[in-house]
Amino acid sequence: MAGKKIFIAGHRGLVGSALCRLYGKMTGWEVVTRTRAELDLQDTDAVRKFFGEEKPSHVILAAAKVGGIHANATHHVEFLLENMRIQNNVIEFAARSDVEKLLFLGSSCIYPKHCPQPIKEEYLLSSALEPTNEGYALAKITGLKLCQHYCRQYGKDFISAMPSNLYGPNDNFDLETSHVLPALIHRFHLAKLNEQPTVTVWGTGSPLREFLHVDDLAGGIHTLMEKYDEDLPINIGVGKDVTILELAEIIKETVGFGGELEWDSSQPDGTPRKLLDTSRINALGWKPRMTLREGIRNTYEWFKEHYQE
Ligand code: GFB
Repeated sequence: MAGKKIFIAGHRGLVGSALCRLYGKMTGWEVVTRTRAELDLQDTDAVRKFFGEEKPSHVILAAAKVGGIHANATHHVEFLLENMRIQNNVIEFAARSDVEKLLFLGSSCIYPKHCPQPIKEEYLLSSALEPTNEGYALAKITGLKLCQHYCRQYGKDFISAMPSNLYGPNDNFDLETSHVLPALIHRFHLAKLNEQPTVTVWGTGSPLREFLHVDDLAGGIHTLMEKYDEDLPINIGVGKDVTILELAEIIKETVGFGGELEWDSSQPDGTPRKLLDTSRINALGWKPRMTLREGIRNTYEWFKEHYQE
C-alpha cells in the first residue's frame, strides 16, 4: 500500500502529542499536523480546504475543548458549541475527501452517572448523565453517533474510542481548569516549594477514578487503527481505579510533600465512579504497560522540566 498519510488533529495537546511521539517513530506513516493558527478546526471553510488539499488517508481526531470538573460545570455552552463545531467539520470533510479510516476520541464521561461498573459500551444512553459535564458529554456522544451513522449509512470506516481519565506530558496543569491528577501535581509541588503546612483537595476524596497514561493510550489507539472497524464505540482503560484520596496520597509521596491534606467540600465530587470494562480492546491484544505510580513519576518529571509558573 502507498505510504499512509495521517492527520493528527490536536497534535500539541495531551493526547495528540503522545500520538505524534508514537507515529513519528513508525516507518510508512507521514504525519500531518496543523496548529490552531494554521487551521482553525471550528472554521468550516478552512477545514474543507485543508482536506481538499492534503487528502490524508487516515485521521485521528484528538482536538477538543477539554477541562476538569470545575471548567466543565461552569462552561457547558462552550464545551458543547466548540466541540460540536470541531467534530462536525473534521468528520464531515474526512468523509467527503474519502479518508480511509478515522478514529474519534470521546471520554468515559459519556456514560450515565449511575450504571453498573465496570461500564460496558452498550450502557451508553441508558440513563441520565453526570450534570457537571453534560455539555462535554453530549458533544462527545453526538460525535461518536455521527461516526456510527457514517459507518452504517455510507460504509465509512470511522470508529470511536472512549478512554478513561487521562494524564501525562503536555497536560493542562492550571490549578482551576485542569483535571484532578495534573492539578494535584501542581498544587503539591507549589506547597512543597513554599513549605505550606497543608494542601487543599476538592470534594470529599471518595469518588473513584481510572487513570490511563497517554503513552499507553497512544498504543491502544494504534491497535484500534490497525484492528478495529466496528460501529460500536470501544473503551480504553487500565481496568482498575483509585479514590481521589488514594490518588492524592500517591502524588503527595511522589512530590515529597510533608504536610497535611485539607478537603474543600464546596467543590463537586462529580460522578461517583466510571470504571471502564476494557475486555473488548484487551481481546484485540492491547493492555496498558505503566502502573499509576510509574505514570505519575513520569508526569512529575516532565512537569518539573517544562512548567513555567
Ligand atoms: O479530573 P476531574 O476534574 O474530572 O475531577 P472528572 C475528578 C475528581 O477529582 C472530582 C476531585 O471528584 C474532584 O472533586 N478533585 C480534587 C479535583 N481536587 C481537584 C482539583 O484540584 N482539580 C480537579 N479538577 N478535581 C471529567 C469531566 O470529570 O472527566 C470531563 O468533567 C472529562 O468532561 C474528564 O470527561 C475525563 O473525572 O470528575
